Amino acid sequence: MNTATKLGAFTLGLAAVFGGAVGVGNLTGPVGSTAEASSGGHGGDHGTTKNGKSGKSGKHGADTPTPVPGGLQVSQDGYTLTPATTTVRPGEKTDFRFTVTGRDGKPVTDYQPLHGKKLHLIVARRDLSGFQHLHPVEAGGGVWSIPLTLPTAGTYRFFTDIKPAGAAQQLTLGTDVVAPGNYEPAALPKAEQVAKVDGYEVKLNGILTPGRTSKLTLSVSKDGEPVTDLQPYLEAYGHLVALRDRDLAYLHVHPDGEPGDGKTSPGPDITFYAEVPSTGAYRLYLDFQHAGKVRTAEFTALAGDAQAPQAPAEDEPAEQPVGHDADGHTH
Ligand SMILES: [Cu+2]
Repeated sequence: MNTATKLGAFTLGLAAVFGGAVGVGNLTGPVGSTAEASSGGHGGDHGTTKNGKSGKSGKHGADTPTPVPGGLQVSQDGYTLTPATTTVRPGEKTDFRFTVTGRDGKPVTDYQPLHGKKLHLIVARRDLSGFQHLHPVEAGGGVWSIPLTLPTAGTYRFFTDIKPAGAAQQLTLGTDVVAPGNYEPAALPKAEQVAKVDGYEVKLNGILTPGRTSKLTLSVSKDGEPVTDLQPYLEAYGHLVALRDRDLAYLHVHPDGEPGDGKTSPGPDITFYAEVPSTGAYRLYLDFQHAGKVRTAEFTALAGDAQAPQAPAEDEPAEQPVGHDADGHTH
C-alpha cells in the first residue's frame, strides 16, 4: 500500500536526518540506564528519578554522567516515532498521522495509559512558541490521528509521551515537523513569575536547581481572587511541561498529590517537583482546567547560575529545592 511505502520512506529519511543525534545518545551510555534515569516522564512511573546518582557509563570523563533528558531522540529502547509526513502547511488544518514502531518494526498497538491517555502529543515550535498538548485517537493498526494546525511557519518539535506494553519504562520520543515558509523566530520571553492567560493570573514560586529536585508552586487566581475550584484534568489539577531553550529537552512533571486523595486541594496552589538537567533557560507550560476549559499558562524560568529573580516575600521560607525523598518521584 501507498501508506506503507510512505512510512517506510519516512523511516529512512528520519534515520538519515537524525542519525547523528541518535548516535550521540548511544554514546552517552546504555540506553536503558539513561532512559530509566530520565525524569522526563508523563508521571506514571514513580521511583525512577534517582537521577544525578545513577550514571555509570564512565564515558563522560570525571564529571558525573548526566542522564539524557526525554524528547531528544526519535528512537529509543527500540521504539521509533514515525510521522506519516514531516511537512505541514502553516495555517491549514490537517489530519496528522503517525505511528510508533516497536522492536519488531511494526506499529505498536498496545499501550499502558498514562494519566488516562495512551498517548500524549506535545507540540512546540523550536523557538518555544506555539505550545499544544493534544490527544490523538487511534485510527487502527497502530496509526494515530489528530486534526492539527500549525499556525505559523517554522520548525516544530513533536513529542509523544508513551508507555508501550512491555517497555521497561515510559518514553518521550521527539521528531521535527516543518511548516514551510518564512518566519521570524520569536525571542524567548524574559523570565517572569507571573503569567496571564484568559483573565487568569498564575504566579510561579520556586527555583529550578540543576540536578536536584526543585519544588515549584503555581498559584492560580482570577480577578484578584484565588481560584479554589480547579477541576481535575487528566487525573491532576495541573500538568506542567518544561522545555529547555535551544534543544527542547523535555520534562513532564506532575503535581504533588492528586484529586480525591483527601489532601490535595483544588487550588489555588498546585505544587510540582521538577528536576532540570542543566543550567539555562526553560519554558514552562502549565495546563489547568477551570470552569470547564483547559488553559495554558507559560513562563520562562532560569535554572542555576542564571537564576530567576528572587521569590516574593510571601514565598515559603524553605522554598529552596526540597531535598527529595527516597522514592524520588517526579511529581
Ligand atoms: Cu496529555
